[in-house]
Amino acid sequence: MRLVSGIKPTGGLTLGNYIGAIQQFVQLQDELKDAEFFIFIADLHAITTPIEKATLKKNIKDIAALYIACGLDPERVTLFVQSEIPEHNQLAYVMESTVYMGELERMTQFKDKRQKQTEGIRSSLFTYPALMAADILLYDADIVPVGEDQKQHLELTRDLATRFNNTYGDTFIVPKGYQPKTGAKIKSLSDPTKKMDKSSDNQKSYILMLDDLNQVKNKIKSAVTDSEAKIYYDVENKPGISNLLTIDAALLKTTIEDRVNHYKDMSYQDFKLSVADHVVSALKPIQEKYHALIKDPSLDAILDAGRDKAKMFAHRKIQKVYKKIGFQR
Ligand code: ATP
Ligand code: LTN
Repeated sequence: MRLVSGIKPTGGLTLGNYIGAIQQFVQLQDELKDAEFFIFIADLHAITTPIEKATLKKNIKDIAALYIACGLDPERVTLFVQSEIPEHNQLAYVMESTVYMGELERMTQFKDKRQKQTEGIRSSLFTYPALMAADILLYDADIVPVGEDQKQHLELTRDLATRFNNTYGDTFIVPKGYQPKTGAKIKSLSDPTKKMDKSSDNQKSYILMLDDLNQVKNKIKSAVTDSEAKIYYDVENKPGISNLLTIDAALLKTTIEDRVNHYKDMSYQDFKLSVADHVVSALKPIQEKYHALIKDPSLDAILDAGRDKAKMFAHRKIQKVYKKIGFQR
């Protein structure tokens, strides 16, 4: 069994990225002893919207260090940078020649991002799901752990794998998505009806994994809630409280019911303080490891080894795909 996933270096990683993605990677790594893991930094995806060179370079290294600081074991997991494996682009072109315009037009992530940006929308933002499908199919992934916002892209990946297989014969494994039971969609702290997003303009809306820990506390304390002064889980009518309960349950690896029982008679103030403490306790050891790793030259050696292993796999796969299509003399 093989698991594949990635994160775009578009900004600092948020608590949403941690709970929705990285925490799952680590848990699955520890549970599935026989599985293989390919986890990468999706830097090609980061230029679908404008980003400065220095920021991109810093973000790439930061994600690599954070993956390990969060508990991914480079001995168990192939960690690599996507742009170092050109086979991703080669297969992406094949996927662009498999997907229909209508399918790409239906992608909600594209529709949302296009609305936020009126001018100069890059064509790669539109074709993004073809590259994401390539990222997954290139490594014969069985399982792809991602947050809820990526479910639609994953469904499309399954359709593309099936379509290609039907046209050219069995080539790709049709992968399954995997979402965490709790925390597949962590919401913004300032507008808890929306996803917590690292590309948001409002810094108070998200917690970055590398935020100063006092700031983390303050952000939780000022999270938008409601005026009912009763703690229970109801996403529709109490999105703010429900989001904080979700964050707490996910970090403590317990259920939301357990958290509701624990907090039901508390004031909002005490509840927020307790959630803030749990977030700080989760982030503190990660930040400490991160600061040690980011200065350590062994980080580059890990990414070099990851690149070499991924490259071997990707090269073999693209040759098979090309042969199936008829790219042969
Ligand atoms: P952007 O804001 O640039 O679109 P993003 O954080 O949505 O960034 P990625 O960095 O590629 O996109 O996300 C990496 C992983 O984190 C994906 O699996 C995604 O589903 C998950 N993720 C992102 N935000 C959240 C969130 N708020 N809650 C749960 N999971 C999330
Ligand atoms: N599209 C994802 C990031 C991503 C990814 C992938 C996730 C790129 N390629 C392959 C899983 C597998 C995002 O925007 N969050």
